[in-house]
Amino acid sequence: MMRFILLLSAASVALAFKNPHYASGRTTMVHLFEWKWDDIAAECERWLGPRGFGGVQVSPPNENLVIWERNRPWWERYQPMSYRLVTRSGNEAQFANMVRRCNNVGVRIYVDAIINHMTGTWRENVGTGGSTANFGQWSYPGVPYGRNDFNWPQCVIQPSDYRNNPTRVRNCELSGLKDLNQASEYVRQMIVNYMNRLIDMGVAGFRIDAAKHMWPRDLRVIYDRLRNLNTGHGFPSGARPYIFQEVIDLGGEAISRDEYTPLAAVTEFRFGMELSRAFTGGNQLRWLVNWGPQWGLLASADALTFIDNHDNQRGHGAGGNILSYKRAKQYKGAIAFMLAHPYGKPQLMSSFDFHDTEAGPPMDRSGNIISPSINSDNSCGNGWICEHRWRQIASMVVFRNHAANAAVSNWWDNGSNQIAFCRGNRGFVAFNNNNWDLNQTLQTCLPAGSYCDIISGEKSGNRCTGKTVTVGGDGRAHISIGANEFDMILAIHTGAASRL
Ligand code: LM2
Ligand code: CA
Repeated sequence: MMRFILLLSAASVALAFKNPHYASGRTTMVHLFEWKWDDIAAECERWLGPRGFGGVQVSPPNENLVIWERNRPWWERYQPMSYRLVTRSGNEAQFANMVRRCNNVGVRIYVDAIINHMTGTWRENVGTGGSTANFGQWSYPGVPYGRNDFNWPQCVIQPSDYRNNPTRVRNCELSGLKDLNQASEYVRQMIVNYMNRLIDMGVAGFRIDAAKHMWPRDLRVIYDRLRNLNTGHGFPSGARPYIFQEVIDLGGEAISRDEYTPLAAVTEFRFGMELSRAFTGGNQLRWLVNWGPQWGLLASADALTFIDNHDNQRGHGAGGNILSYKRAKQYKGAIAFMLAHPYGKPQLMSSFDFHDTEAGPPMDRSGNIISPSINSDNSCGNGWICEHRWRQIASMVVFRNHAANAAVSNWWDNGSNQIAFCRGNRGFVAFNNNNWDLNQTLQTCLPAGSYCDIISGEKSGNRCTGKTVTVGGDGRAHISIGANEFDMILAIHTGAASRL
């Protein structure tokens, strides 16, 4: 009996940090990279809430080093000066207001937590909240941290360490960023205090930046000390934060993602790598019939899934050739597959346009971030891409919410790059990544009727601005996706947004 109880409690601990606590019926979050808190609050109310998005990953909210020497690159936010909530995205009051307004419309907030390190060594030493530091003394009075709070002896991670030296990967500096010692009781307490303040403000969870560079046993102590989510923001009582740990594991390293799945969820980098390869012709779509753990992916419940993230869309981090907004047709194909298939917990990337991989977000001469403008066709301006507003992507979020727990069924393929499948009797999707047309009568699994393809257009009143698909009494319908069409996808479902 005791053994059974212990087993049960070990299992519930493992599950505890793997629930995003989305509002009911929601399934998908978006990373609003470098957005300001006021703009996110507005986006929750005017787009994300009404369109069924589950949550937003926000850029690090804590004070970072200002790096004019590199013209305020995006990556300055990965160099913490303190845990004060003052950044180019806004101050503490603005952050609190955003969390409140987003939760009010059913959209959760997840914080990018930079707890592995502080800054590198630079000539400038003032943070976004006015804190200073003495890099040579490892002194950060804004926390405060001093020499004793870092790993000694000081060392810098070398490329070969990833293959054979897990201790150096955890205890040396990641690109020269001063490495905190999470085994120290004091450091743990500073980190826990920071995260608990955010939980009290109503956030639903955290991305753990550079989790590979911290010891799982230290992270476990930190997670266990986190408070339950704030019931005053609509969370059920006893809810643990959702934690997705950033561990890049493409295989062949001394540290594996499996060391972190017993603690909480993990970012599944193989997911976007394999789908990017498939949708650019490096693999046939027909093999996706086995998509999931058979491809070497994590168990579905453990995986935070995405195509690109803020690092690999610009060649930072690890793994190359990731699809992004820059190759829109293939990218929308990969994103639509991610959202149509039940595997994992999907995260969308929402970018600012860039050519220089170091460049920060659109900003004025004083370094203030310029807000995205919203065009009449729902797209963004002022240098913001807003992938999450692309019709094909936003419509597939609705598809996923509607398909809910329905399994994949009636897989069809043409032996190469044309595939189709059902999600129970709730949704049907087809892809054509061949350079010839798809023209087939296929089983859609849907009740007889007329449906509006949510990719080529949308339902507007009782009309459809795109393709209309007529499903017969036997569930079959004629499906056509031309090789030269704007998109390679067709999707219909029984929800209000598709049924005519
Ligand atoms: C991450 N995950 O583990 C983030 O996703 C990634 O964006 C961060 O790197 C990294 N870890 C540290 O949090 C980025 C960026 C680096 C940049 C760091 C720190 O990819 O290029 O490094 O942020 O700002 C920069 C310079 C580098 C310099 C370092 C230290 O590029 O040349 O190293 O700062 O000053 C001497
Ligand atoms: Ca470390």
